[in-house]
This record gives sequence, C-alpha cells and structure tokens, in this order.
Amino acid sequence: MQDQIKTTCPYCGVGCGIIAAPQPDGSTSIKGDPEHPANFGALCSKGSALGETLDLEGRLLAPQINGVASDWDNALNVVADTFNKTIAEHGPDSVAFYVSGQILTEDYYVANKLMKGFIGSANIDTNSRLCMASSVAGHRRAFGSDTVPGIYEDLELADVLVLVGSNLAWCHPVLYQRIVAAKNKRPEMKIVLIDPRRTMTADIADLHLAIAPDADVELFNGLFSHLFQHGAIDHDYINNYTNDFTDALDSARELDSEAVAQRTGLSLSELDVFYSLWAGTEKVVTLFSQGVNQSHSGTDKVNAIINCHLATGRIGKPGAGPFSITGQPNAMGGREVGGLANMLAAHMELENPHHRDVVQRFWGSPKIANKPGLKAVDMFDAVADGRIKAIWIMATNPVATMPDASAVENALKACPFVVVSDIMSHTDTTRHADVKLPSLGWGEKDGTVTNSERRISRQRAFLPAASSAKADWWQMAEVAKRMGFSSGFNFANAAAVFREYAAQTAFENNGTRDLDIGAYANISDKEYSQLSAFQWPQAKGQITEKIDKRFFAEGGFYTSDGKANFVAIHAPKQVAKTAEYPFTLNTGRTRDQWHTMTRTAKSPRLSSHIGEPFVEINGADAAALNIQNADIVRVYNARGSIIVRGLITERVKAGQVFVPMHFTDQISANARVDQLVAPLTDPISGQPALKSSTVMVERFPARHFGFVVSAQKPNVADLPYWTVARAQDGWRTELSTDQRIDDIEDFATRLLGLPSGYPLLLFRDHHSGLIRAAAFDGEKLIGALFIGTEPVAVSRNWAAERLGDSFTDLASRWRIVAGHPSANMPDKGAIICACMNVGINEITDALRAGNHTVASIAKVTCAGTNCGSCKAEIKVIIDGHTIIAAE
Ligand SMILES: Nc1nc2c(c(=O)[nH]1)N[C@H]1C(S)=C(S)[C@@H](COP(=O)(O)OP(=O)(O)OC[C@H]3O[C@@H](n4cnc5c(=O)[nH]c(N)nc54)[C@H](O)[C@@H]3O)O[C@H]1N2
Ligand SMILES: Nc1nc2c(c(=O)[nH]1)N[C@H]1C(S)=C(S)[C@@H](COP(=O)(O)OP(=O)(O)OC[C@H]3O[C@@H](n4cnc5c(=O)[nH]c(N)nc54)[C@H](O)[C@@H]3O)O[C@H]1N2
Ligand code: SF4
Ligand SMILES: [Mo]
Repeated sequence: MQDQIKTTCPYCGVGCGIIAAPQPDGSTSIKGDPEHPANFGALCSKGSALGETLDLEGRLLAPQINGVASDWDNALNVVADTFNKTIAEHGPDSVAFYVSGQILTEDYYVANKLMKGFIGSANIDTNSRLCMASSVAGHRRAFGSDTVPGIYEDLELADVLVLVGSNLAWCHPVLYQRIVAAKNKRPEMKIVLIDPRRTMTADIADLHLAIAPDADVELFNGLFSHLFQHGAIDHDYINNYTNDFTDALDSARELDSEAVAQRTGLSLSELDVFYSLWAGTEKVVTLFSQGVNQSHSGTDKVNAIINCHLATGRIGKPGAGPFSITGQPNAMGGREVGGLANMLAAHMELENPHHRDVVQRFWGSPKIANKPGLKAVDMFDAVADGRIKAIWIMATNPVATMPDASAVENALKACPFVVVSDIMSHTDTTRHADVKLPSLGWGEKDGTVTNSERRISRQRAFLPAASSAKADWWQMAEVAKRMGFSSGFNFANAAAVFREYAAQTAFENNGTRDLDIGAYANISDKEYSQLSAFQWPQAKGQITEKIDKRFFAEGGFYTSDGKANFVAIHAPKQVAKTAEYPFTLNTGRTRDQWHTMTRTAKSPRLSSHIGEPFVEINGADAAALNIQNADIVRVYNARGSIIVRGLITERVKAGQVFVPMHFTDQISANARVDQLVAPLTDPISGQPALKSSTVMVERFPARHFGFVVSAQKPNVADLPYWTVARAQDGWRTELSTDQRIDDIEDFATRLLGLPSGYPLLLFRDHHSGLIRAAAFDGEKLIGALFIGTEPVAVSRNWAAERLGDSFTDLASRWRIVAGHPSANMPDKGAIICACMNVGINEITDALRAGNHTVASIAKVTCAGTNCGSCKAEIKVIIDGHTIIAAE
C-alpha cells in the first residue's frame, strides 16, 4: 500500500476529499485534501474522526446463514437459489432490493441492472426515498430531469442565501464553513434561515424565520405573489423558456398576505423583510434540505421554491438558483444510475418506452421492467402482507430509520427470506436477516461517489479487507451469475463497472439527456485508479479540468419542448394535532453522529458531544407537564413509546418537540424515534413525512438517575432507560429506573459484570438518596457509579477520563466516589470541540480570563481551530455569559 491515499469522505453529501495514511501501528491518519474542490483541505468533526472508526470490533467478518458462519460460495448459492425459486413461483415482483445512498455508484449500477434489466422488476428502492425523493420529483416536474442546476461556488457568490429546512452548520459543516468564510469576506451578504427550530445554523443568519411546521408552500407561494406584485418578474425568461406561468401564479395568489402570515406563524413585517430582500436581490440562492423534502407536501415545497427562481430567471447563473443539498455521500450517484423504483438508468425514465428500449438494447438484457416498482414505504407494506417474499437490504438500517419502524420490523420478522449486506454484525436490521453478507467498509472498498454539486470523486482502498468481506457490487454480480445471468455481470473490477456505466450515460444520448460522462467510457484501469474529482456532464471527447457547468440560465430544459414547467401549487392540508397527541414531533440530526451510529459511535470524541437520546421541549410546555430539565421522559403516541432525556430549551417553540434520529436498540434501551413516526408519504414522491408526526410527552416516574463509567460494556439490559457511549478507555452509560435499588452491592456488581462480593468503595446517603460506588482492579478504575434520586450532576467527561488513570492511594480513590475533581484531575466539562477535545469549563475559564471572542478563545484553548463546526456553540456560550454578566 502507498503511504498516502486520496479518497472521499463516506459521510455527507458535501463529498470532501481526504488524504488517508495508514500508520505502522495499525492506525490511520486522516486529513483533508487541500486540492479537492469540495473542501480545499477542511474536514468536519466526523470526517476528522474517521481514523477512530476503522477497527474490526463489531464487524461482520464472514457470511452467515441463520446465524451460522458460512463460506461465500454457499451463502451466494442460497441467495441466488432462493431468489430464483421465489421468482419462479410468484413472479419477479415477489422479490425486492432495498439499497442505500451510501453504496458506491458501481454497487448501485450492478444492483439496478440486475433488478430492472434481468429479474425484470423495478422493485429496487433506496433510503434516498427517505431523503431526496421529493427533490428528484420536484426537479423532474419543473425541469424534465433530475438536475441540480448550480454548484457550491454559487453559495459563496450569492448576495442572499436562503436556507430552508437545513441545519447546515451540523449536517454539511464544511460547506457551512465555506459560507461563513464568504460572509466574513463580504459582510453585506445576507443569510436567511427558515426552520421551525432555532438551530446552530441560526448563528450565521441575519434573519431566522421560525416558520410553523410544513408551512413552506404558503411561504413561497406568498413570495411568488409578492414578486409579481412588485414587478420583480423576468418576463423575457418566462416567455422564452417556460410554460404555465399564469396557472402557477393564480394558485400562488389563492392566499392573501394575512392568510400567509396566519399559516406560517410569521408576522407581516417578518414576511415583508424576507420578501423584499429576495425580490430586490439578483443573486439569490435558495438551498433546501430535509425540512423541505421529508414532508407530505415535500414535492410541492420544492416546486414552490423553483417557481420563484423561474419567475425571476434566477437559475443556473453564478450566485443564483435553487439548490437541493444532498444528504448521503452518494445520494446523487444512486439517482444517476436509476436506483429509485420509479427511475430507469442514467437519468432515463421508466415510463418512457423509447428509454426502456435504449436501456434494454444497451444491456442486451432478456427483459426490462416496464412499470415503476414499489417505493420504500409501499415496499415494506408489501413485505408485511406477503406480496414480497424475498428482500435484499444493502447498506441501510430500515428497522431504525423507516417510519412506523415497528411495522417494518414485524414485516421483516414475517418475511420468508431476508438478506442483509452490512459491515456490522449487530444492527437493528441484521437481527432479522436469514443471510448476512459481510461488506467491505470505507477504506477497504473502491469506486466512485457523486456529491451535491455533481462532482464525481473516487473512494479508494487503503486497508486490507476485513477478513472475508467483499465489495457490494461483487456480491450482486455473483448472485446475478448464479441466477443464470452470467453475460451481463462478468465485471473484473470496479473500473469495469464504471466504464460500462459511463458508456451507458452516452449511449444514444446526443444531448437529449443532462447526464453524460461518455468521456470516461474507455478509461483504463490505471486511469480509473488515478481519476481526480470531476463534475458532470463530460460528454465524449470533452474532458476538461474545471468546467463549472451550471444548467438552465438560457433554458435548455429536458422536457419535450425544452421549456421548464411552472407548477401550480395549492396550500396543503396540515397534519391535525389532537388533544391526545398535541405535539408536533420534529426529528433530525446532531452534529457528531451519523444516522444509526454504527460507525460514529465507535469514536469517543464524537460520543462526547451529545451522548444520549433526548427530546427538546419548550419551557412553557415542560412546566405544564411538570417536567424538569434533565428529567427522563416518555414520548409516545398510538404507534409506540420511547424513553429519552428531556432538554428544556427555547430553541423549539411551544407545541413542538425535537428528537434525534440516531439512537437504536444497540445504543439505548428504547429510543428508536421512528417507532413513533407515521408512514404518511408525499403523494408524488412517496417520501415519508418524517418531521411532522404527533405525540404526547410525559415525565417518566424515575426513582433513580445514574451515570456509570466502566472498563467493560455494562450489563444494563433489564433497566427501562439506558444509553451506552464509548469513552477513551471504556464506556459511559446513562441510566434510570422506576424500581427501588435496595441492594446497591448487588446492583453495582451485576452492572459491572463483577463476581458477587467483589470489593467496592461505597458511599450511600440514605437521606438524599445519593449512591456512589467504585471498583478497582489493582491501580485501575474499572467502574464507577453515580446514582441519585435526581439527575446526577457529576461531570461526565471528567469521570470517563479517569478510566485511564492509576489510583495508588485511597484518597484519590475516594475522590472518584465523591465525584469531585482535584487539581491534578481537572474537569473539562461537556465537550464542545470534538476535534481538539475542549470542554465547556475550559471555554468558560478562557472567557473569565478576558477572552470575549470566538477567535481569542480559539487562541488560548484551540477550540474551533480544526473543523470549526463548534464555533456557533462557542458563540452561544459567550453570549450566555455576556447576558449573565449584564444582569
Ligand atoms: N451530523 C450529521 N450530518 C449529516 C447526517 C447525519 O446523520 N449526521 N446525515 C446526512 C443526511 S443523509 C442528510 S439527508 C442531511 C440532512 O441535513 P438537514 O436536512 O440539514 O438535517 P435535519 O436535521 O434532518 O433537518 C433539517 C431541519 O429541518 C427542520 N424542519 C423540520 N420541519 C420543517 C418544516 O416544516 N419546514 C422547514 N423549513 N424546516 C423544517 C428541522 O428543524 C431541522 O433543523 O444531513 C447529512 N449530514
Ligand atoms: N425520523 C427520521 N427518520 C429518518 C430521517 C430523519 O430525518 N428523521 N432521515 C432519513 C434519511 S434522510 C436517511 S438518508 C436515512 C438513513 O438511514 P440508514 O441508511 O438506515 O442509516 P445508516 O446508519 O446510515 O445505515 C447504513 C448501514 O449500512 C452499513 N454500512 C456502512 N458502510 C457500508 C458499506 O460499505 N456497505 C454495506 N453493505 N453496508 C455499509 C452501516 O453499518 C449501517 O448499518 O434515515 C432516514 N430516516
Ligand atoms: S462535511 Fe464532514 S461529513 Fe461531510 S463530507 Fe466533509 S468531512 Fe465528511
Ligand atoms: Mo439522508
């Protein structure tokens, strides 16, 4: 292996370039690639911590059939035979693939080819249905193709940047930092955030509109109407390049401004400030993400936004356009190869007979799917009711991330044949697999991904395979061959798959389709291995280093007449709250975890930012429900119930709560929020409304609250609330129970997995209910419990860091039990900067020493000097202290 390998981050759709360098001690050093045009060397906390996620602990290392290890030959034969038998008995639509925006383009290409071209069904869908489907549908309605018109540079060039339903500071941190830098250079640049919650992204916003949930259609229809009323319309653009303007305008004008104010929960003056800013600025980018897509009116929200850009001709120009930012590293690649059940391949359409013919001839395939397959929610319904009898799930964890997650889990339990390809052995989904197939993980696999600005980058292998793990595309191709389709699946390597895919994008294209990378159809294996990042399109003979290609400034849409469609959008019917379930359940992400945490939870650094599941609830609601800060609470509705920590905050408005999507049964007792999410979908895109279910919240009748640090993973299974997280030298656990703990010795030794009677240092104050216990093995601390009748106030990071210390005298041991830091064991407090491991106490110390700016605090503590995603939080701490000082 070479010393330094250029590759691409496996997390978000920013698609940062990384330089990975395996070290002699087995670790891997990770840094940003200064030459990569997405990040120019920067990385966020998750990207920086990749080196901590590459160990083999928990990896699936060999195929398993019904829980028993098997060789590949056997496992692949079982999969191929069962799929063949099922198809023979029940037809091609009785089988399905559910794949992921986290597989590589090559994997996706082979999976799609097998299902749509050889099995002859379109029952392949992907977690992109939960993520990007409304953007895809909105693009296709307006542009005739799923085209993202702009590029990242537009976000820096814009004079007004509107972020709709996007927590960019936490979810696309490097792009966020690029915008922060652009705004620092041009302070006149204005940023508007449209989000019901006041997220950390609000830190950069000149204007935050805390819109009522799902009122985005009304907001942008109101904007369209304002643009017309104030003469901000580009009539030339509309006449030359678009259809149906009048219908769309009429529908936008259905609500007057009072009605828009009422529906959006915004004041007339807030609306006027936003509308005037938008109308009066040529260079406007409207960037949108899951607050838009994950809604029952997601596609309409997308088109309401695009209508405003078409009406002003602000599209495809430097610093102007609608911009759908993608979530996963290869959401775009999946859309390109046609990984969605209603798409074909290479941006060709399933419902178009000419396209079907083109694809079938290109593949030389025996049959071709001729009707759309089942979209994710419908697919799992079909699994539940027995229409689908065999499903192959690859690189996604639907038991944790699909709406109505318990129904999905029951469907898999009942399904006759479930195959799961994953890198990890134990996930909420693999527990229901009949066959588990071990996949190569990041650093082991080879292929390409496409980021949010259509830039294709290589992921390269720099580590050996984890035991017998194999590439996802290889697994699909081997099964295809064993199903009898050998001719189409004899790929020697990932490069061969890529060449075929590139050729398909060019096949009989002649400028009729946006996606064309024909220039790469004949690249050699060596050229593929050296491929540097490039943006599409790159038609045959046109390889250029920097193309900055934008679409549609001068029309050229991929509709039958080349014109864009305005779409008439009507205000949607809202999800009704009831007296029983009076809260809107908003869900989403935290800064340092990735989805179901199978990789990020391995990193102690990342686990120290937010280490447990929580519900954010407004102070007024909490008071009415008698919930104190840090109480354990139950969030529930008719579908189910979860138990999480309560966080009282003014960041969410009354009547709304927010729960992160990350916590699974592997990490926490009962915090899978998707159990509570209704399987309501957008009627056009089929994307689930993941941010607007209704729930009730109540205090959990906790008798004890506890925090535990331990060298071994603790035995917590029988407690109603627990969450485990990685610490540097062990584990940290939050727990709570509604049962009395009478025998603390027994409780502690069982929890720590120690033989009964193991000596403990013990303190119990019967009056206050405080219990403290510590166990040592020689000089090492192997476990400490801090338990109280109220949430315990011990510093988590201080306690966790003690696991590595040597305790030679009794006094230092008692200090652990007391939960008090001493001078030589300083307490950092909760970690704010995960990259540089800086805690809140260090930041407040720096503040007290007279450092009142983010920059000066960075200088003395190093906080915020790597990825910078914590700068917003540091600013909040500074502001908080300034306010306290002023009181
Ligand atoms: N740290 C981290 N980063 C990630 C990921 C991760 O797991 N962790 N995942 C990646 C993936 S796959 C994705 S898709 C992206 C998602 O990136 P984002 O879309 O930025 O993230 P979310 O937190 O899902 O949701 C964004 C915001 O939508 C708001 N919202 C909810 N309802 C509405 C509404 O009706 N209208 C509006 N305007 N806003 C609303 C929420 O309050 C939330 O703050 O992040 C990517 N990046
Ligand atoms: N309530 C709620 N639910 C949501 C969302 C939300 O905002 N709110 N967001 C939705 C969105 S936008 C998304 S994208 C989804 C994400 O949801 P998922 O895709 O279900 O979540 P991940 O944890 O990313 O799952 C990836 C799985 O693939 C495995 N894996 C990692 N690398 C590889 C590999 O190379 N090959 C294979 N075969 N496996 C691999 C991981 O171990 C993990 O089990 O969640 C959706 N669900
Ligand atoms: S912003 Fe962070 S998570 Fe996203 S690609 Fe870059 S380093 Fe990876
Ligand atoms: Mo996503």
